[in-house]
Amino acid sequence: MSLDEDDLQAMLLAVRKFAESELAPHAQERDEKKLFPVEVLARAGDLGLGGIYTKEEHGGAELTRAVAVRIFEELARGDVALAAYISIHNMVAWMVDTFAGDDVRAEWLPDLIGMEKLASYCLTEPDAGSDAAGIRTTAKRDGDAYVLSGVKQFISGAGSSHLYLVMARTSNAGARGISAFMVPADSAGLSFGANERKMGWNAQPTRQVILDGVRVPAANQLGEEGDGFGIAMRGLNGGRLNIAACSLGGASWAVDRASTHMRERIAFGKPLSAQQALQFRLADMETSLEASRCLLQRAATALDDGDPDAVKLCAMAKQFVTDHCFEAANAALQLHGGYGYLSEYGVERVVRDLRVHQILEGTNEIMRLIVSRAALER
Ligand code: FAD
Ligand code: 2MC
Repeated sequence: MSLDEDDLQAMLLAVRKFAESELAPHAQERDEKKLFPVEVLARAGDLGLGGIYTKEEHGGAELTRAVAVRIFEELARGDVALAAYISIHNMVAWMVDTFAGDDVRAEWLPDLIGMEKLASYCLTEPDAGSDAAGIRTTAKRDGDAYVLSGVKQFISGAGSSHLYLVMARTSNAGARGISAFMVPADSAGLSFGANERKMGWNAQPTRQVILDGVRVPAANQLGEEGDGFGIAMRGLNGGRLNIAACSLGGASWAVDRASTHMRERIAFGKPLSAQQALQFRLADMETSLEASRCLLQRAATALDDGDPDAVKLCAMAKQFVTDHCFEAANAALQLHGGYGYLSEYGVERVVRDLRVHQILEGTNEIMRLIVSRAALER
């Protein structure tokens, strides 16, 4: 859907209001009590946030990636961990929209778009994270079905999601031997590990997904046998942008808080904001945010346009934005002094939530690997 500037601003304002009224008020409590608020996610679904870039003809909003990153920035100003879960859900919804057969898409997509049903993305395994082509979960053809066995590690939303998009091996041909399957939560043989205790992202569960002879109809395969790795990676290109946008939203909120605190806090007879060393620190933080915003727009537009450099640009943006925004949020904490370390100020939660963005959806070392490979191929 193409939006004119007025419509775009109105839509972003609605998302900001949703983040302020529905996400921000209980973010601290959700972090402390490890609550995953499915009812809030359903209200996000009512706003169309479950199918941000799925096709309009299938009920989605079909917005561009350039708009999507602005939406995720707004959502993350309210709650980074929930915004990030909404990103993962959108990644799966887009994969179903783009690669599922008509009947399976019609069965699942409307509820995914409305977020009445939630989705998880299952690539990582205990022995295969960065080296994703090394996964060992198998999918064996048996008549009109596939039988999946293996363990997926660190799966966001696991235990609460209704749909698991599982990458599994259908042959030994490396990345070309991987296929993608939609596994419903109520499948016999599917179980979950304990909710991991983590540094951040506490408002969404992270569990192992254990597949023990799980039988799914062959129609639940996305694309053809051997297409799964490419499908998984194409999903991740957009996911990496969104996760970076979540870092930007969290950091911009924290920097706003730091600016307010600097004006209000008196030390040595004057506000912190009168200290030039701190003014310059704030300036660097602001510059990091704006540079992040620009690179995100550049990469998102490249993905929208099918630019041959899109994969590299998405990796660049993910690495640059998540690193710089983590530093900016951490600097915001420092500018709060001891208050930055207290939960009630919220900044320490944002720092903890942002830290994992340097690790997941491809570590920032892997992002550098992707960028350097492209640079060395020129
Ligand atoms: P490893 O691959 O073992 O890497 C260890 C270290 O070595 C890293 O610093 C890495 O950058 C570095 N390294 C590895 N190879 C190289 C190399 N060639 N060159 C340079 N450095 C290298 N996965 C999913 O599939 N779905 C999810 O929903 C999901 N959610 C997650 C939620 C959380 C909270 C966390 C922590 C992880 C999640 N992950 C998920 C998994 C995440 O994507 C992986 O943790 C990540 O890809 C890294 O894999 P690894 O942990 O196995 O680390
Ligand atoms: N977009 C589209 N296609 C891609 C791609 C991308 N980003 N990355 C790789 N491919 C294709 C590539 O073009 C190749 O295709 P073809 O066979 O047609 O030539 C194929 O996939 C194999 O790629 P490589 O030869 O580059 O494979 P290699 O094993 O050398 O490296 C690497 C792949 C390291 C880039 C990949 O394994 C990777 O991205 N690892 C990080 C894993 C990751 O991001 N995990 C995130 C899990 S999800 C998560 O954390 C959540 C919170 C949801």
